[in-house]
Amino acid sequence: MLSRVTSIFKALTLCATVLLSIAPLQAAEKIESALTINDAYFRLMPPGRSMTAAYMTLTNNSGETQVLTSLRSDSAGSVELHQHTHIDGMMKMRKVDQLSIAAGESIELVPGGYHLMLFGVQDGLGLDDTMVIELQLESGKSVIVNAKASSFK
Ligand SMILES: [Cu+2]
Repeated sequence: MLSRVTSIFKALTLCATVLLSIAPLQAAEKIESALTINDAYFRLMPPGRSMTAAYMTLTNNSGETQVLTSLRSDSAGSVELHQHTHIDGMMKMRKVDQLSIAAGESIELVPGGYHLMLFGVQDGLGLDDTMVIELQLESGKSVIVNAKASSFK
């Protein structure tokens, strides 16, 4: 009798273990879709230049604000978020420390607006290449972006 109770208990424990191991996977999928990236591309550089820009659309599908706090890429020495602004009729760009994307909101990174600035970009990138950029969020999570190469002309 006692051994039967024990085996039922063991079976229940096994069930609980399986459930627990499934739960984190579902949570991870939800986090990945918190920020959806569309139309990501970077400008190929003219010969002799190592600085370029990348553009994309960020859409927040989660129920809470997502804050982009830092960026990195194995293809570049450093990556910054920039914004173009008109000051006294002059087009200037400045570094932006963070970008908040409200729940349900989309923000376009486009020429003349917000963009990612890549410094010290590796040589020899061509039209068939993709640059992997990691967007790090305030929540501690990050989103991996595959930006396609686009002609600099
Ligand atoms: Cu810039």
